[in-house]
Amino acid sequence: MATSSLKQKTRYITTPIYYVNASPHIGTTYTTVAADCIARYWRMRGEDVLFVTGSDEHAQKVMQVAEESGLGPQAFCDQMVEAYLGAWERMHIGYDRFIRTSEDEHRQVVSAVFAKLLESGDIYKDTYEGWYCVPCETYLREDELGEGNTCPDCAREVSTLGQEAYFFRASAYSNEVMREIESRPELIAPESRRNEVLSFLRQGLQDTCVSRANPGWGVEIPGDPSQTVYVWFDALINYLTVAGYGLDDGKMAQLWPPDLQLMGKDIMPRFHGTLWPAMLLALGLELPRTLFGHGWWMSATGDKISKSKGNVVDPNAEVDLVVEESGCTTDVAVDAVRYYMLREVTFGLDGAFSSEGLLGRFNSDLANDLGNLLNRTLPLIERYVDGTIKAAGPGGGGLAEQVEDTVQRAEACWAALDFRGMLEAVWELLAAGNKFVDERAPWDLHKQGKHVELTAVLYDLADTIRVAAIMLAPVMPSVAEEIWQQLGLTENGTQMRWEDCEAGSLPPDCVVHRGQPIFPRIDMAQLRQRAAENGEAETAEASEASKPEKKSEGIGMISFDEFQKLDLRVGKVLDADRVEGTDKLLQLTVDVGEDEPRTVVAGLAEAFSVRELIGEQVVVVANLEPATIRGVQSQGMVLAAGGKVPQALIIPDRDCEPGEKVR
Ligand code: ME8
Repeated sequence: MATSSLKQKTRYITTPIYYVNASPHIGTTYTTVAADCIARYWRMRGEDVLFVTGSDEHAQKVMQVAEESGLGPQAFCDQMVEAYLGAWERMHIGYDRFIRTSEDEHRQVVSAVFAKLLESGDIYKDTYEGWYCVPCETYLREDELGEGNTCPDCAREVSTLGQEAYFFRASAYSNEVMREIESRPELIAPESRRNEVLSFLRQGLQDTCVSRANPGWGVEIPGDPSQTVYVWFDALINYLTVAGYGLDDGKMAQLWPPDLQLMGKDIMPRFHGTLWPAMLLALGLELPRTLFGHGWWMSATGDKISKSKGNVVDPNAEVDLVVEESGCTTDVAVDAVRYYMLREVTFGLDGAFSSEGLLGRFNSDLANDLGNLLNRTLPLIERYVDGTIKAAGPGGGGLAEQVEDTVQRAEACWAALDFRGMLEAVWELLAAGNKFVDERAPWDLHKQGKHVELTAVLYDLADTIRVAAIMLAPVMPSVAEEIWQQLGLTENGTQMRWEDCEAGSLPPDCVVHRGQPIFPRIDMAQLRQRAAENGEAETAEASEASKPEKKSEGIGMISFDEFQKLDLRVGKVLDADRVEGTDKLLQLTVDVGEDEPRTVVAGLAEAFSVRELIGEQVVVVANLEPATIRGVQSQGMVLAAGGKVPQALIIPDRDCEPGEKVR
């Protein structure tokens, strides 16, 4: 086999190959989106990447559904694979290779691996008397069963099998697998998964049954057509097929070992973390660099989201919901779902998926923070420098340093697969950008005739948005492209490369093209009201709670003089926090144009999240007598519409300076 190559090794990234008995769901989409982001990142860094996903077709459960459908297994799988390809395309997943276990090339490699291990004695024939879980396609030991002979993973009843079968001598590799994992901390990640695998290994690996009676679908055992290869043994070999094992030595040298194999935590301990390394050791092959097992998406009630629980989340429906509620394009909605999945939960941990959470982040992070910075900056460039971003030195606001610091943080996060940390770092930069606009007040610089400074400030802002777009491109490719388009960068033929994250490398004389807002705001108050109305039909109690309060008959008239006593002012919420010991109150820090911001306690917590309020402009009753509420001194009141539970904030319909009088 060719072993030396001067060419840089290709970064080989895999997802599991998915059972095609059903369409993609949130779990399969999560792994594949994450892998896609990583592949995009490394491609942007100039690396040669091979990102692979595919379909696992020889499972018994796939065959069962195929039979029910009236199609043969092959025709059924062909149809399902089309659905997967369509779904991945829609989710902006740019894989390099989609492998199917029914392809000839793969079947050939499975036969060759099986024959090799039979010859070396690592596979032998014996009788299998034991348990099998069809939905999980897993052979189980008696001591692993749950109560009432149920599967420890899916809790469904298992069946017994008694058959002549072939066994893989996994027990012979137990200690070596353990040694590898112990000596290479990066082999199994995150740490919690590594511990799970090590504790699974401490019980010692048992020899694994790797065949079953031939159902007329699958890869036949070489020399024994009465049996086919066990679906997991078959499936894991896909990673070798793609690398050209036994077919193309040059390709194998270029690709092996895989740099990153991603999967959900359920298929780590028994399969990817133990059986797979044992198979590779038996074949004399190097183990992957990193196997990463991410967490599960759970429902609001804390159950794993899965088909068997009937609580599946369809990513397509989530994309449609974002389009419907916001009016953004489908491409932007797809990117918003990708963003939500990677921002909401630390990669590796479990998290709860909720449509409200997705729409909330669309508003607060994408429309408010990212969209706001872009939508404020472009009109300023149009207004003050005729729409052309002039080359200039740094604006002196410290933004260039923050850009550099953010890029370094982002790189460290990518290396650690910390998507959430990476996005948080970018969001801190966006917040700094928004603050920079407020502090450097380009409108004042214009009024004061400080054109050099004004040009520099606008350049700094556009440059910061440009770098943020590069950093976000792996997660939100369409959004990043749209931002570049609006900055006038695409016209210059500039490709997004990571090395251009350097602050100050925005090419001179870009002409901005302000388009429609990329993230139209969702009317959350209306959404809540609709939800409340839907709830009304269900319970009388909910109905009562959501009714607007009756108008008080006793409200009398006030004179104009009395009205004039009210000091209403525009305020900007700088910070918000819950008031301890109550579900209703929030403590807001509000800038009302005075030397110091005020603290205002407001009964908004039932209707608004802290995140939603930060950065929002509000109307404050500034001359309300201070009052101490739950130990916090409140200096004013924030106006909101609605009854006991507020429905909507009263906000100015365009940006105003904090402290502006409201009449
Ligand atoms: O396991 N949250 O295929 P599969 C997060 N064919 N991830 C989830 C999830 C959830 N609620 N539910 C499922 C197979 N997943 C095999 C792989 S590879 C050689 C063979 C993840 O279609 C789950 O952890 O059942 C796994 O990574 C994938 O979705 C399920 O894929």
